[in-house]
Amino acid sequence: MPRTALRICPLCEATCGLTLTVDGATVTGARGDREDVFSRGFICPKGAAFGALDSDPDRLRTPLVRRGGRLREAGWDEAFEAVATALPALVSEYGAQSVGVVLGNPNVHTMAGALYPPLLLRTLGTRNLFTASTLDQMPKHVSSGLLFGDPFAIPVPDLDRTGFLLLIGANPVESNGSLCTAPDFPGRLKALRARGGTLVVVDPRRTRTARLADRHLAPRPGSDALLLAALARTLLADHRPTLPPELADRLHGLRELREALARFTPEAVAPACDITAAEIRDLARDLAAAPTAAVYGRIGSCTVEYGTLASWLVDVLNILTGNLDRPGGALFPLPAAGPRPRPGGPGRGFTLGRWHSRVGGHPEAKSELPLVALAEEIETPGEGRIRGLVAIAANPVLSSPDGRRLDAALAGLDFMVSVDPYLNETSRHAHVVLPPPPPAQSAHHDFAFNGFAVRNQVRYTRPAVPLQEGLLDECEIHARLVLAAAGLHGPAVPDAAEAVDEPVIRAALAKETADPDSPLHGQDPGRLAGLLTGASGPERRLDLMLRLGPYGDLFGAGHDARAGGGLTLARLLDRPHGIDLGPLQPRLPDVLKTRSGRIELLPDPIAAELPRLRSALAERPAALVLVGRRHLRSNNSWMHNVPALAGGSNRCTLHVHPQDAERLGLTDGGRARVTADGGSLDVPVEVTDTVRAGVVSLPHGWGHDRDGARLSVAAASPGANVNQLLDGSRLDPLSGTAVLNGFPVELAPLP
Ligand SMILES: Nc1nc2c(c(=O)[nH]1)N[C@H]1C(S)=C(S)[C@@H](COP(=O)(O)OP(=O)(O)OC[C@H]3O[C@@H](n4cnc5c(=O)[nH]c(N)nc54)[C@H](O)[C@@H]3O)O[C@H]1N2
Ligand SMILES: Nc1nc2c(c(=O)[nH]1)N[C@H]1C(S)=C(S)[C@@H](COP(=O)(O)OP(=O)(O)OC[C@H]3O[C@@H](n4cnc5c(=O)[nH]c(N)nc54)[C@H](O)[C@@H]3O)O[C@H]1N2
Ligand code: SF4
Ligand SMILES: [Mo]
Repeated sequence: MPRTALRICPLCEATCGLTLTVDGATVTGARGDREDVFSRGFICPKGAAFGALDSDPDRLRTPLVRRGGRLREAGWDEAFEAVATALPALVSEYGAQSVGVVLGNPNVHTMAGALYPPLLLRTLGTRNLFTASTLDQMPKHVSSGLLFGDPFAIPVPDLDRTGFLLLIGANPVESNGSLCTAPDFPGRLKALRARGGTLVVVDPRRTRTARLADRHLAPRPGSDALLLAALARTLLADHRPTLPPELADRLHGLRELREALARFTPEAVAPACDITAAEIRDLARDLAAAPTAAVYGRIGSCTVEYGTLASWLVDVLNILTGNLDRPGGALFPLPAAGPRPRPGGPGRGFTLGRWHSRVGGHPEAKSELPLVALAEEIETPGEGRIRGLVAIAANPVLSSPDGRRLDAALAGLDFMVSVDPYLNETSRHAHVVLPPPPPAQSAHHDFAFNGFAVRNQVRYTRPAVPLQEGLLDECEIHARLVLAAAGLHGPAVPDAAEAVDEPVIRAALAKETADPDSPLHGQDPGRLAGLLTGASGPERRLDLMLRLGPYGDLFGAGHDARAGGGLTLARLLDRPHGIDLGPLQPRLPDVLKTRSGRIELLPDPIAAELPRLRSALAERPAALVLVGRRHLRSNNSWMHNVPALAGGSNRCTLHVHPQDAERLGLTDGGRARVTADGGSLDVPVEVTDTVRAGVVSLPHGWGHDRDGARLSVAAASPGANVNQLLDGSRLDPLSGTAVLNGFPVELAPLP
C-alpha cells in the first residue's frame, strides 16, 4: 500500500517541504507539501524528481575499498578499519598537516554535514581545510566578518516586505536563491511587483530573473565593485539619506568611507562597467527614494576578481540607505537551532590570515584555505605536504579550477577517503568510499539555511523510508569516521553515537551551566542531559540546540508561545509541517562582534584593497569574457545522472551573442574552441542575445567523460568542464575565492 511521508527537500537552498509517495522502500512520487509553514506547497522540477534521484541505480549501496589497485565492494567494518589504519599512521609519521579535508556543497544540505566535520577537524588537528566556500560565498563571510565582526552575520533581503530589490549577479528563478532561503523565490519576486515594488536586476545575461524585472542593467562582468562603489559614492555625495538613529549611532568610519570612495564617480566607472553615468545616478536616486529597499548580491558578485569588495559594498548600500536591520530592508535571521542572542558590545572581531597555506602563502579566511591551492599542497614535497585526504560530499575535480591537475594530484595521494553516494570524477581516486543512504532514508533539519531564511521558522523531518539493510545513516558514517581518524574501529566502537555525540552534549551543557548569565547557571549538566529526548545521537543534539536556542524551553526556564511554551524536539515532532516563528526582526546591536562594538564601515583590509580597485578604472577590458549559468533542472556537478532532469535546454552549450558570433564566424549549432589560462575546450555554440555582446556563457558541473566513474546517464552526454579553462591563479585575494566569472577567453570556430 503506497503511503505518504514528509521530507524537507535537500536539493537546493530553498528547503521546500515535500510530500513523498512511498511504496515499500521506494519513493514513487513527490509533490509540494501545502501545509508546510514556509514553502506552502511550492516545488520545482528537481524536487519533483526526488524519487528518481533517490533510486538512481548508479548510487553506491556498499562501501568500496581499494585492494590491489582496484575499488571493490566491502563491508562497513572493513572500510572503517582501512581508514582507522591509514589516517592515524599518516598523522603519526608526517604530522597532522599531512591530512587534508575537503568539504563540498551537500554538507550544508545534510544534518551530518553540520554536526560532525568540526569534530573530525578537531580530531585530525589539521589546518588544511578546503571547502566549496572558496568557490562560492567566502567573500560574503569575509565582508560580514569585517563589517559586523561575525562571518555568519549575513543580512538577507526582506523579500516579502521590501519595496525595492536590487539583485546583483543572482538568478533565483533558476537557482531558487542562495544565502537567501526562500521557497518559491520566483513567486515572491512576482508578489513584490504586484504590491507595487520595484525589481532591478544587474546581470550580463538577460536571465529569467531579469525578465521579471522593472529594470535590467547588463554591465561588463567583474565590474560590479565599481558600479556599487559609484552608487555608494552618489548616495553619500548627492542624497545623504538620513539614517535611523539606532543605525547611525552604531557606525564607525563614515567620514573615512566618504573619502575612500570619492574617486568612484559614476562618470569614472561608466566606461569600465559599460553602463552610462546617468543610469547609475538614476539607480542611486531610486534606491535612496524607495520607502524600503534591499540590495542583494550572489555568485556573480562573489566569484569575481573583486568579490569581497563587491560583497562589502552590497551591505554598505544597505547601511547608507538606512535599510540595514529594518523591516523591508536587509535583516539578520534568528534560527531556532542557533545560539540565543547575547547583548552586543565589543567582541573578538574577525581576523584574516591567522595562518597561511604552505606552498602559495595564501591567507586563511574563516579557518579555510583556498580550494584552488589544494593541488599544489598535494604535489609539492616538503614538510606538511598533504598525503591523505578526507573528501566529504565534494567533487572538486569538476567544481574547482584546473580539474586535470587536481585529478593527477589526487591520484598520487597515499590515502583518500570519500563520503559520497557516487563513484564520480573525484571519488574514483579514493581508497575508501563510504556511501550515505538515499535522501529519503535520512532525517533532515536545515542547520545552515535557517540562518539565511527570509522568515524565521523551524522544521524537522524524520526518515521518510526506514534505513535499508546494509546501509548506514550518514550521521553514523560521520561519527565512525571521527572515531576512525582517532584510530578506533571495529569492536572498539560499540556505539558511535554514544561515543561521539554524548561528549558534545555534555560539553555544551557544562558550558551553559557554568555561564553566570545563563538561566541554567549552576544546574547539573548530567541531569539536563538526562532530560533530552530523541531516538539517536543527532536527534539528541538537535533537541539540545533547540532547547538552548532563541525559542527554546531552556529545560523549563524559557518560554515561547509560538513553539507551544518553548521549543523542544518533542514539540517540533508534534508539528510535522513546521513551526512558523514570524517575520525577521531587527537584531542590532546583538549581532555585532567587532572589537569596537560598532559596524566597521571601512575595515583596514578593505581600505587596503581599494587602490587595486581604483587601478581597474584605467585597465583596458578584455574583448571577450566568460561567465557561468545555472539551469533549473541541474545542480552543480552531481545531478546529470537523472534522466528526468537531463536534456532539453539543460545542456552544456556556449551562449554567444549574435554580434560576436558573426564577428568570429560562429554559427548556432556549430562548434567552437574556447581558450583561456588553463587550456582549451571544444563546445557546441548556441547563438542567443540573452548574453550581452563581449560575453559568452558556459555552465559548470559538466565534463563527465573520465574513466573509472560510475555515472551511466551523465557519461552519455558528458559536456565539457568549464573549470578546465582556469589554472587557479585568478583569486579574490582577501577571501581566496576563485574567479569563476568574468575571465578573458578567446574563441575560434571549429569545422
Ligand atoms: N565555473 C564554476 N564553477 C563552480 C561554480 C560556478 O558557478 N561556476 N559554482 C561553485 C559553487 S557555488 C559550488 S557550491 C561548488 C560545488 O561544488 P562541490 O562542493 O564539489 O559540490 P557538487 O558539485 O555539488 O558535488 C557534490 C558531491 O557530493 C555528493 N553528494 C550528493 N549528495 C550527497 C549527500 O547527501 N551526502 C554526501 N556525503 N555526498 C553527497 C555528490 O555525489 C558529489 O560528489 O561548485 C563551484 N564551482
Ligand atoms: N538549479 C540550480 N539551482 C542551484 C544550483 C545549481 O547548480 N542549479 N546551485 C546552488 C548553489 S551551490 C548556489 S551557490 C546558488 C547560486 O545562486 P545564484 O547566484 O542565483 O546562481 P547563478 O544562477 O549562478 O546566478 C549568477 C548570475 O550572475 C551572473 N553573473 C556572472 N558574472 C557576473 C558579474 O560579473 N556581475 C554580475 N552582476 N552578474 C554576473 C550570471 O550571468 C548569473 O546569471 O544556486 C544554488 N541553486
Ligand atoms: S526549489 Fe529547491 S528545495 Fe524546492 S523543490 Fe526545488 S530543489 Fe527542492
Ligand atoms: Mo554554491
